[in-house]
Amino acid sequence: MPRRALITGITGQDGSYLAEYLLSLGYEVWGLVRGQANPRQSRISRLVSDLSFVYGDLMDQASLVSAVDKVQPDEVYNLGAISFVPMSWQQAELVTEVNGMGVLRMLEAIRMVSGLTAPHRGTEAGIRFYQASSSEMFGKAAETPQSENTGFHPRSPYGVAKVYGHFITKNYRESFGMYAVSGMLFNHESPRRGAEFVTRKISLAVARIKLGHQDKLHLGNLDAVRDWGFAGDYVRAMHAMLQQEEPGDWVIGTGAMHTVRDAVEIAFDHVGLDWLDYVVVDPDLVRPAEVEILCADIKRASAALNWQPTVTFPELMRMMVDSDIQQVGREHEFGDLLLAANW
Ligand code: NAP
Ligand code: F7E
Repeated sequence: MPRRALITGITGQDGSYLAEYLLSLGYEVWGLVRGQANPRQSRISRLVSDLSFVYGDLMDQASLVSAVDKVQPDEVYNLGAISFVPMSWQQAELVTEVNGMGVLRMLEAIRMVSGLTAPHRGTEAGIRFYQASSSEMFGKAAETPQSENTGFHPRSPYGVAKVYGHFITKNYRESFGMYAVSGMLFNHESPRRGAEFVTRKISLAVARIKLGHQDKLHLGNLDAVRDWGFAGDYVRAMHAMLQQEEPGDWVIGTGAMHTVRDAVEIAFDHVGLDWLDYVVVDPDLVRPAEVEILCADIKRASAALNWQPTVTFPELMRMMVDSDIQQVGREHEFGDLLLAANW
């Protein structure tokens, strides 16, 4: 019997790479999709015939219970979230509901379907659970690099909701003996990244400027430092976390630091342009509370999960620019991406 995985957020960047990876390992892969969302029009359109789908929403407890009951998964990957940080200042309650309470609802669905009641310590439920936690939980970090032992100081409602998701995951592990893990992943990108995130905003703009469709690129804080890796590498780590004997919390990143300015420079250089001629700093794009510097300490993950990133940041930026040059060249109608690129 193939192992069965249920992925929330399967239409997102990570969901698409994780679905591909699990299929390559021989898994039967199910995706939780929302209402009328049509996977055929999303990043996983190419995979639709290899996947199975179940309807549900992280805002709707009953739909999650039905989904888990129907799929009877061996592994649940909870990747669903409102993932764009600035959105969390505009719709703080919604982001808290989806990114925070949504985790509780998914854990409750697993608990109910597995028939676990408290106190139930020490008995592992059959279903293994992965929670997509985030380096945004470290926020204004007390130390650099950040490891599994670094304290949290989130700087946005997004980060605060992820801290709740992290601790409720840990709590269900401790309260009910659930095999529940939290992956504290640092920024990871790809040609499938949403156009509102800074790396993709840059790669799309560079492609459009090079091909004569755009004049300027408006950005916020160029000094922010991130540890950016390739999403395709990070989904391998998610899977590895669920194969360990004991559930735990893991930091995943590359250990390399770059500024937004570096990203801009690499991307413009790649097409032979000087970024200083095109980039405009726009104070409206600076966040109310910024996360200035993030960098992962991946000693524990590389030793215990035997995991290493394979793509460096310059390679990643160049991969994204190349992909966007092809895409911009192919498509004349770019309405949806342009709209998002106004963030
Ligand atoms: P993404 O591309 O924005 O995808 C988000 C996914 O969540 C989409 O499939 C979306 O579905 C789904 N979703 C949104 N609201 C939902 C709801 N109410 N119920 C069910 N599903 C819902 O995000 P990503 O980059 O793949 O990130 C995956 C996860 O990792 C997220 O939890 C994110 O917060 C976390 N994370 C990401 C990074 C990173 O750098 N990428 C780093 C750390 C943690 P629709 O298609 O229906 O909108
Ligand atoms: O911003 C700065 C911005 O939006 C990165 C999500 O996947 O990773 C992601 O969150 C940095 C910030 O990602 C612009 O101020 C400057 O310092 O690409 P981002 P993020 O906020 O780090 C974490 C780990 C997650 O969990 C999240 O889900 O870039 N920046 N100028 C800009 N950022 C954007 N978006 N747009 C700008 O114009």
